[in-house]
Formats: sequence, C-alpha cells, structure tokens
Amino acid sequence: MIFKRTQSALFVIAALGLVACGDKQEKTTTTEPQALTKKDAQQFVEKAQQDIGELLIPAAQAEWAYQTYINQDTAALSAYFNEKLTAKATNYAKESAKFNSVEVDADTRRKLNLMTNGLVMPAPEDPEKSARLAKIGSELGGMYGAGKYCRNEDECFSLTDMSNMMATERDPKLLLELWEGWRQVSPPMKALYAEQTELANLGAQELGKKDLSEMWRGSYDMEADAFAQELDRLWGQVKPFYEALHCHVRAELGEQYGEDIVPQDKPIPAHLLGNMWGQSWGNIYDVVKPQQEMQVIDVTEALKVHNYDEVKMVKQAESFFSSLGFEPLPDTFWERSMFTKPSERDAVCHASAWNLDNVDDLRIKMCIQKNGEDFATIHHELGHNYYQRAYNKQPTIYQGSANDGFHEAIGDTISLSITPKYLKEIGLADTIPDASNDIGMLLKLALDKIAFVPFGLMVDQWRWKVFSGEITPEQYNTGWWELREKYQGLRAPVDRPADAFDPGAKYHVPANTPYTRYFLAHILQFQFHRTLCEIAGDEGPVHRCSIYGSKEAGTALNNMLEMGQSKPWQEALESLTGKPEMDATAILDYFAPLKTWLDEQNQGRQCGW
Ligand code: X8Z
Ligand code: ZN
Repeated sequence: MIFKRTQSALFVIAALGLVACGDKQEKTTTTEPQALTKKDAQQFVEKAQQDIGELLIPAAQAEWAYQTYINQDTAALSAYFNEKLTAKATNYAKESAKFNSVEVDADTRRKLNLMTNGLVMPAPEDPEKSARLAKIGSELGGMYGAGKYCRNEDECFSLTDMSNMMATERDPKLLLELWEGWRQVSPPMKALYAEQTELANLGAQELGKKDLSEMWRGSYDMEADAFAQELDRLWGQVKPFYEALHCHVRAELGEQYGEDIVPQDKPIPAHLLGNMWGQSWGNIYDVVKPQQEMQVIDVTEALKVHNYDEVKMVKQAESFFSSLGFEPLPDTFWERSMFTKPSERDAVCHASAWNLDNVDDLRIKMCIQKNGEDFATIHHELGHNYYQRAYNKQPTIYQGSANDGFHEAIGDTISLSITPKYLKEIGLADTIPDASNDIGMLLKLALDKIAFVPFGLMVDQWRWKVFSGEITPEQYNTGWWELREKYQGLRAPVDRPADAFDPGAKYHVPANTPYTRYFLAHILQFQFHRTLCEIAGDEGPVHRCSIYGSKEAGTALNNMLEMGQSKPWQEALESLTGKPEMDATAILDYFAPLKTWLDEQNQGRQCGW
C-alpha cells in the first residue's frame, strides 16, 4: 500500500497491488509524447513519492486526532488533509499514464502500476467534487464512531456495551432490541453513501477504470476478473465445511431458542450468534458445544483470575513477538497509543494499528475489553505494527503488505499459537487439556474462523455491485440481505424498515475500508501457521502447535514482512511457504478432525437453507 500508514484509518489511499493494465496502455500510446525516457519515469516516481510523502505525516496526525477525539474541528482537519492527499495521489496516478508506452525497468513499472491502481476513493478532478468526497468520508466515519443506541432518554449504550451484551446475553428479546437498536445508526448514512459512490466512481473513471469496483478488484497483481474468480475458488474449498458448521449451529440454536425462532429449514436469524454482525460465532460456544464434557481454556476467565489489565494484555502480546526475535515496541508506542475508551469524548473504538511517521511511531487505537476476543485482537493489531516496522526501509511506495490480506493475516497467525501449551507456559493456564478435548477447542475456534469466511467475502461482493451500479440505492438493503443469505445462510430477524441501511452499521462500510482482505487473511493465516510450525520443528498436530520462542520461525516471517510490497504477493507467499498460491487446504486440514465430528452430529439433520 502506498502512502497509507494505518490499516483502517486513512481510508483515502488503498492497499496497492500491481495490475498490468494492458488495455489502457494501448489506448494512450498514440497520444503520448515520444521523448519520455526511462530516466524521466524514474524521476517521476521519485518526485511522486517525495511529494506525497510530505503530506502523509500531517494527514496521519490529523486522522489520529480525529479518531481519538471526534469533534467539529478534528473532522474538518481530517477532511482537509484527506482531500489534499487524495487529490495529489489521484493526480500522480493520472500522470503516470504518460509512461505507459515508455520502456522502463521492472521495478519502475511496478511502482508506476502501484501508483495507478492503489486508490480506495479516487478523487474527481473538479475541486468542489473532490472536497465533497472528502467531507462525506469524514462525516460517515464520524457518524459511526459517535453512534450509540438509546433505549430511552437516560439509558444509552455504546457499540462496545452492546457487543459485550450480544456476546453473553441469551434472552432473544434483548438480543433483538440491541440488534435493531444499533442499526438505527445507519439510515442517515444512506444518501451520503450513494453520493460518495457517484463521486468516487467519477474519480475512478477519470483514471480510465470502468468504475470503482474494477479499481478495488484490480490491486492484486492479477486481472480484476481473474482475482474475483480466485475468491470463488477459495470459497468453494471452504463452503462444505461452513455448511456443516452452519447445520450444527442452527440445530443447537433451535434447541436453545425453539424452532419458532430458529426454523430448521431457513437461514439463521442474525441476532443469535453472539456478535453484532453474525460474523464470528465463538461467543456462543456454550450454546453449541459438544454434549460430552470438554475442557476448553476460558481465556477471559484466565485473564481475570490473573489480574490482567489492558496494558498487561498488550505487554503479553508484545512478548510473543519478542520471543520470535522482533525488537520491543518503542517507548512512544506506550505513551501515545489509545488502549481504552476516553471518557467524556467520542472516539472511534474500532481497533486499528498505525505508523504515524512511517519509521517507528507505532501505535494502536482500541477500546480494549478484558476478554479472550480482545486478547486475540491485540495480537492482530500488533501484527500490523510489526509489519509496518519491518518494511519501513523500503521506498515509500513499497511500504505496504504483499497484498492487503497479508497485513490482516500476520497478527492472526500469531494468535493461532495461543494454544493451551503456550497459555501454560506464560502462567495463564494450569494444565494442558489432553487430546480428548481437541474437538471442543477446534469447535470454539472454528466458530470464529470458519464462520467468518463467507462474511469476509460477502461485504465486498455487495460493495462491488454497488460501485458497478448492479445494486442501486433503492436496493442497498435488500441486496445486502440477499448476499447475507446466499453466502452466510443468515437472515434479518425482523422485516427491515424501508429506510434501513444495514451495511452502514458495519464499520468498514462507512470507513471505506475494503473487506476482502479479511477473507484472504482467514485463508492465508493457516498457510502461514502451517509453514511456521514446520520451521519451528513442532511435530504435534498443527492445531496444538505454538511457534512461541522460535527464532527460526520469527526470522522466516520477518524476511517476508521486510519485502513490503516490493514484489507481487505470489512471490512473497512463495518466499515463506514455498508455494505461490493461496490455498484453503491449510484451514481445512487444521480443522479436519472437527469436520468428521460435525458430519456425525449432522446425521439425520436437514442441512442447508
Ligand atoms: O477490522 C478488523 C480489525 C482491524 S483491521 C480489528 N477486523 C475485521 C472486523 O472486525 O470486522 C478483524 C477481523 C475482521
Ligand atoms: Zn487489521
């Protein structure tokens, strides 16, 4: 990703990849001046990096100020810098086309391509339109960040409050109230979202793209349509497993809530899965767990018993990376990060990781809850920070992950090593449950990881259709639910009002953060884990492997991280795993014993929706 310091904040600039855009190159050849040389191209790239680089720090600072203290002034500052940065980056993207027919070295070509294909919200040339686009972006982000649900005048809940309740409460009426309540945040976003789509499509078209969808799909070192097919292929690999999990979960939810609330031949109502968006289901393990008693370590409980506070949780995560040979985080990380929700002011609680100076001003921003879920999320965020630090010696334009899925996968890969063995080693568990408990452990994790896969896919399937015009503003919500049903087998628990805009109630939609990255990350992290376990010499089953303490694994990982996006992601993947393809057999193999168990449970059940 060029020019992007955060993983989810500075939304104007995308994670970049390379696309050899054949068509466009030919279109422009005849009108290009003949005199441009390879040297001109190199100088152009240098100048662009420097010019954009200068704006990056103040833009990131303004964005940080806004997200940690939402008010009118910080909103204006964030919009101001976003506009400047987007305009500059879009101009350079446009200008880079003049080198399309110039013969340049491979490295310069890659940089030019990254420049052209990496914008998330390309700005239209018209300054009024570009200012409007930036303003909408910051407004949408602020609406989400400041969102809450008020039951009545004196009883309001933040999203964090509601997420906690969705995780633990089992009264379906309360769950429905919270589910519907949070979704009141988004109807006011709908018109803005439609306007933003038009403006950004215009920006994409001015860059020679059909629409923004082509731009988003086109940053993966392959043709946009080929990439979409690659996603279908990977989903096809995981789908039978997901269907088995869905079948079991629906049956158990039917037992818990009754078949009038959970009919056994329909999609599952989305409010009962322990998560506001039904995206990961680990929180309802207690509802769907095996009948046979299984010892599964409750990390939330362990953190409580051992008096972990937010800082101690982060320190513990840092020490995992240190055990692999990564340098400790800088003092400024501890001074400047936001670990808890500030009182008395609005802030964006959705977790993110930042590098504000592109060197070592690393920070995370989170409203940490003292539970196992957030313990994993802390590792996720630190994965971003160590990646950012690892590629900080690359030229600005290569300071990004191999593809955006890699960025999202690193911390999760480390989290897969939070096994009972590891927890015992750090004193968070007293004993290591024996193998007869593995099904419990695998089910708990599959509820998070396998359940997530179709959600990770459907969010951008929706956005791509919105950007291409296949889903119109009138169809925003129905189109969303069609995809929720198709991929996840979920449905809205109640008829949705005509003005509902349920996609807007998911952070990444108003924040304009592409979402396919998380789908990819859920495939990639199991590939990385498999390889790193081999390197670490762990001989046990891969679901019991922890790479904690393995300097060899740390070095292998770091070697890939240091590449940034200087090479196509296929090469980065091959450098670590020995194979240039994304491959879902790693996640399937990891959970294989569970699949056998699920198939047994599902015998005689009617699966599907
Ligand atoms: O947004 C995130 C991270 C920040 S990059 C906390 N995740 C996705 C989500 O919360 O929807 C991690 C998993 C999926
Ligand atoms: Zn992330």
